[in-house]
Amino acid sequence: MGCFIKFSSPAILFMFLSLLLIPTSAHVQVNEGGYISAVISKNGLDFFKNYLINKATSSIIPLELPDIEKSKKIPLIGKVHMALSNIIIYSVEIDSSYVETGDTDLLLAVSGATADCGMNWEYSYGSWLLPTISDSGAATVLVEGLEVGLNVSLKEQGGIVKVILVDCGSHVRDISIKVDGGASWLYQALFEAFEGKIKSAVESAVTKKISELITKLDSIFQSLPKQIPVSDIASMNTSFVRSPVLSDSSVEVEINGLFNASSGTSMLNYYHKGFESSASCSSPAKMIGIQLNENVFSSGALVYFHANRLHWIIDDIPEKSVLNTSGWRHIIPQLYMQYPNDGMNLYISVTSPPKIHVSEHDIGGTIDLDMTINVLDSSEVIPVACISLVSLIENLSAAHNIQPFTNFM
Ligand SMILES: *[C@@H]1O[C@H](CO)[C@@H](O)[C@H](O)[C@H]1NC(C)=O
Ligand SMILES: *[C@@H]1O[C@H](CO)[C@@H](O)[C@H](O)[C@H]1NC(C)=O
Ligand SMILES: *[C@@H]1O[C@H](CO)[C@@H](O)[C@H](O)[C@H]1NC(C)=O
Ligand SMILES: CC(=O)N[C@H]1CO[C@H](CO)[C@@H](O)[C@@H]1O
Repeated sequence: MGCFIKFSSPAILFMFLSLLLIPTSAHVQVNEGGYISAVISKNGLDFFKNYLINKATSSIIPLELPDIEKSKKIPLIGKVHMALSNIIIYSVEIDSSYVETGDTDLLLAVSGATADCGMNWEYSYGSWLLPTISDSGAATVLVEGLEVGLNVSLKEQGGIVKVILVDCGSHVRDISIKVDGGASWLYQALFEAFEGKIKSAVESAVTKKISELITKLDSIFQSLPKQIPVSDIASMNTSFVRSPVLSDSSVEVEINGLFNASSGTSMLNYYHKGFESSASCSSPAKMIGIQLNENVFSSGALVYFHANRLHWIIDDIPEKSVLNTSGWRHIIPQLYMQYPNDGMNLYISVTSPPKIHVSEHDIGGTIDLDMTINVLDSSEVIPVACISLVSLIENLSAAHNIQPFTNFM
């Protein structure tokens, strides 16, 4: 037989956001070498919030609270020693939650959560007159109106974002205890003695778990790479260039985003700083909007240029006669006379770092190319003509506009 008694304390206005402002300056710095920026919108933040809350609850549960002991004088019975042990929160149900951006930090709050808790109770009493009397059993506790609020700031430090827990609070509105077995006087005594203690044990356990989780989240951020290799010769600099900017329920982060050669040549000096022209999403972003500066593309091209990768030999095309002096016999008879029936190839190389421009609607670029025509005479490669091309790519989807400057040798 169980007995269900409910205790309700007056609803206390829960203050998540009590304490001090953290001493960071909220003003936005001038971009220093940030070429990729991403804006995480309200939808994106909500998504992350739900993900984090799911992760957090599944990693918190089952949560074991410390044992609680207490002695209490009870009329007619005397001094009773009571103890609760094996107190475990084994489920949490979350009613509502929200995330909000402040000037320098993010607030995440959960309200109206309930938690189920199991535990063992025991008591003993006696005096020099009587033998000791003791009993024990199990009980379940329903925790209601659990509210949790945490306030986190995100600060860039040496290219990495640090997640700092500014403030964290938890409050339990009320609890009810259901005892299995025991004497009837026990229930009342148990609640009176333990209500406050159970509440504060739940509150402090939740707060402690959350600080641990934030520390874990921070160490995940700390382990994010500052460079991501994209090929054997190039890697992208993924260092954060400044602290995330919080505004309008969104968070903007900016990373360097330039490609850098594995050989160690720094490419930074080739570019003007910052977001002078960039592609931006004009349609409202769903969760994340990403802006790429043209320097991201140009730096990639530059790395490949310096690594000597921007050249190709064309020696096999469907129309075989084009790569044979015999095919040119009537057009350039001198060529055929000097090198009869020899094979030919084309050597195309990019002669200066390609420049890529990004505007609101398209991506274009300027690429300087040299095309050399070689004759393969026995084992010798003899260049016979060189054509300089300036390829103006006005729009990646539009036709190429190539201006050739031919120079026969
Ligand atoms: C990567 O970017 C950061 C921030 O712009 C910069 O301080 C750092 O020097 C860059 N690293 C390399 C290897 O270029
Ligand atoms: C976070 O806490 C600080 C200090 O308690 C407060 O000033 C700030 O408004 C809070 N942030 C949000 C988003 O509520
Ligand atoms: C070039 O064409 C001639 C005539 O068709 C042929 O005899 C010769 O083998 C070709 N040379 C090469 C290298 O393919
Ligand atoms: C991946 C990689 O090698 N990156 C290089 C980028 O450039 C710096 C020097 O400017 C090198 O130290 C890095 O190794």
